[in-house]
Amino acid sequence: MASFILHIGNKNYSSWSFRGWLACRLAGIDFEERLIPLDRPETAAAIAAVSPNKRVPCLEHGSVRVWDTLAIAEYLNELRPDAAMWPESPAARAMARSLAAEMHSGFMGIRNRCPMDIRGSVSVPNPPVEVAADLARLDAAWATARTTFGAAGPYLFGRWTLADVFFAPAASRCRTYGLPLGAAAAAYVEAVLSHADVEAWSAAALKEPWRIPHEDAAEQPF
Ligand SMILES: N[C@@H](CCC(=O)N[C@@H](CS)C(=O)NCC(=O)O)C(=O)O
Repeated sequence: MASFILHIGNKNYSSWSFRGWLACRLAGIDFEERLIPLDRPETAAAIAAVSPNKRVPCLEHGSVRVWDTLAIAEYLNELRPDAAMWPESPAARAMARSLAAEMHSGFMGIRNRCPMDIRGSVSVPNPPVEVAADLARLDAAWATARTTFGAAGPYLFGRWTLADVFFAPAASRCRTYGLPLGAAAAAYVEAVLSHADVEAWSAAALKEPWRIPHEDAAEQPF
C-alpha cells in the first residue's frame, strides 16, 4: 500500500485537486489517489471524513494530514529535496513562490467566470473585463519568468516546477474557453498542456461519467 494517499475531487472540474496531484507527481512519490465526486448529496460528508477543512485536495501521510495545495507543495518539497520542485536559485525560487501564491490567492476573474471544465470547448474571443484583466496579468507574469529564468526549456523557469503546476488549471481554462493570448503566452499554454502529467490527468478527466452542469463551460453566461 502506498504510504501517501491524495484525496481529490473530479478530475474534470477540481482545479485544486489537479494542482495537488501534479505536485505529487513532481515530487516523485508513490501515492494512491482517492476521488470523491463533487456536488452530490454525499460529497460534504465524504470530504469532511478525510479533510480537516472540508476541501480537497488533502494529502494523507501516516498520521499527517496536509490540506490546501500550497501546504501540500511545501510539505512534499521538504520531504523530497532531490525532486527540486522549486527552481534552484533563491531569486528564481522567490519569483516562483510569488507566482504560485499569486495564483493561489488571486485571478478571481478567470476563476469565477471560467470554471475549469477540461472536456468543455467554447469560444470567448472577447472575454469580460475581469477575465481580460487576469489574462493581461498572466501574460505579463509568464513573460517575466520566461525571459528572466526560462531560457533552458519551455516552462516558466526552464524545466517543469511547482510554478507551472499552479498555473496548469489556468492553461486548461485558456484552451477550454478559447481565450485570446499573445504568441508567447499561447506557446507557454501549449507547453503546459503537452506535459505528460497534464495529459494524463486530462485524459482521465475525459473519461469521467459525472457532470456538474453549472460548472460546464457551455453553461457560462458569455
Ligand atoms: N485553497 C484550497 C482550495 C480547495 C478547494 O476549494 N477545493 C474545492 C474543490 S476544487 C472543494 O473541496 N470543494 C468542496 C465541495 O465542493 O464540496 C486549496 O488550495 O487546496
